[in-house]
Amino acid sequence: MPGAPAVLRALLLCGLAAPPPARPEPLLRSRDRPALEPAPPRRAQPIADLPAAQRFLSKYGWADAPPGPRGPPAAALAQAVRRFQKVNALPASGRLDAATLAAMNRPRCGVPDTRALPPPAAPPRPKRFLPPPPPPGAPPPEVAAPRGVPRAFAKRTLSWRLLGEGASGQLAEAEQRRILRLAFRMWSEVMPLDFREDLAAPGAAVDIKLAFGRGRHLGCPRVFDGSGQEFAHAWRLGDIHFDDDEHFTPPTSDAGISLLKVAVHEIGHVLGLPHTYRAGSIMQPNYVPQEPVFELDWSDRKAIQKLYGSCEGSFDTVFDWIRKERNQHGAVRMRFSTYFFRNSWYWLYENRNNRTRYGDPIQILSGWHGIPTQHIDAFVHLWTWRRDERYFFKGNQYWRYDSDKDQAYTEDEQGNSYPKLISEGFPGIPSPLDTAFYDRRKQLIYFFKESLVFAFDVNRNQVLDSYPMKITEVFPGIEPQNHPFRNIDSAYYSYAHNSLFFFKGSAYWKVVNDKDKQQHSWLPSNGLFPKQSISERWFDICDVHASTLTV
Ligand SMILES: [Ca+2]
Ligand SMILES: [Ca+2]
Ligand SMILES: [Zn+2]
Ligand SMILES: [Zn+2]
Repeated sequence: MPGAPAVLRALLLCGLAAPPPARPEPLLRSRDRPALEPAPPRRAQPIADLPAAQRFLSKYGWADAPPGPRGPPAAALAQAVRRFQKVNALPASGRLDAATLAAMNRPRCGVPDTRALPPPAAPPRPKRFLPPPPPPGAPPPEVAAPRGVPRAFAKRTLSWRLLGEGASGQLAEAEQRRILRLAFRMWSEVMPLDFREDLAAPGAAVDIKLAFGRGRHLGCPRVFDGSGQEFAHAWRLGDIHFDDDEHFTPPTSDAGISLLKVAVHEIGHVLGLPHTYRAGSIMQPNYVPQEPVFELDWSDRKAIQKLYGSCEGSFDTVFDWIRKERNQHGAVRMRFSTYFFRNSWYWLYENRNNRTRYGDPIQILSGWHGIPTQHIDAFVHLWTWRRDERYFFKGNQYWRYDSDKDQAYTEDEQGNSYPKLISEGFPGIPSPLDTAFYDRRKQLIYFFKESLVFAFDVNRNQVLDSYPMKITEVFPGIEPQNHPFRNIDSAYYSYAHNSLFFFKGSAYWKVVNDKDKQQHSWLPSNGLFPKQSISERWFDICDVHASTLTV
């Protein structure tokens, strides 16, 4: 806090050393904050005059020269103001009018808007104008990678911790940690990194340390300004500090500043993202009050995936779940949802938006009742005029699922009890299976095991005479060597694409359908188009750390 009276400075330092005040009961505290707050929040000095505006412009990357006794030349200052006005959708007058000052006083992140500046056109500055070197071990918050410093984390699982001495005085500590866990999870839902809260390792071994502080805090070279204006700052591949003079609130609150939103933004910096002034982005420098649904938009996803790649991986089984819905006129409509299963969790995929449902994956255990909780081999929806049966397969058994009651049958209306042996219900079908799908037109279930496929007639309850056959005979590759050959993870009939897909590892092969045949009569029936990457057709199906599955 340069220039602060010595008395105030001493007071602040004393405040740091004083023992923390006793914590009242958290609920009462957040409801009745002003009366219980040990010290009223300091207010940030409003930016109301030229020197304050100059400090703002150089602090947040809009003006080159650090303000000297006379500040930067008037022309350079006007230029910086114009740039600032432009990105803030204000008339670019270059004058410090009331609207411009108001924009400077809006709550914002402490990381400078480096990337918002146009590339430097001016000749190199003389040496004497170079900014002073940062204090040892504490560079200013920034995201532009200096030479030789990596732009992104190299490891795939990062640890984080809310420092014990740095917890906020405003929310219960468990609530703060829950919100931070959710913030990390939101990034891991769209990128191939995951995040683990680490309460045990020595501090130096924790990748991302988070803390709340007021004014001068935690030995940080940046001083917080009191309530208003700067609400947090972060270091690329480093730590995050929140200004505890702000009124941080949980995601359910309409008031104050959403801790979740600020944390997601600052984590974006830690991961290597700069500011952007694009509406809808979480990386806008100013705080945007919470929308009803808060999530990472398309370009935030693309920006982080540019640094870390997109999510790849194999699936145990993938299927469309068909259900009948009546509209207000009583007419029946068919609706379907697409599910991707991997290990013990699953995603619902929104075909219309081409993305997973917000907040997925979730545990199989909590979304499906009475079926195995992990590593499902296959799913089949047997669907004729008379029958409507859904089966999950695992090992040598299968389960029938009651979609009305949303749980597996223990016994169905025909008196079959479940789980049942596959060899009993589907004579001639081996186990365990790789995958299966139901062909509604032919009323056949195709079961896959290793390099073989079995066509099962659901009306006669037996394998067709000519089967099993090689998968390559029934589903030949258009390019013969471009084929999964064996051990297909999932044969998935997609109603959104009216196509059958074979999934194996992180690749898929699309099977030639009627429309393809009409357009290109030379294509072999049931032929496989060359393989493609699952992640290029079904976007952002990303694992999260197991510890955050129940956040
Ligand atoms: Ca502040
Ligand atoms: Ca499978
Ligand atoms: Zn920021
Ligand atoms: Zn700090």
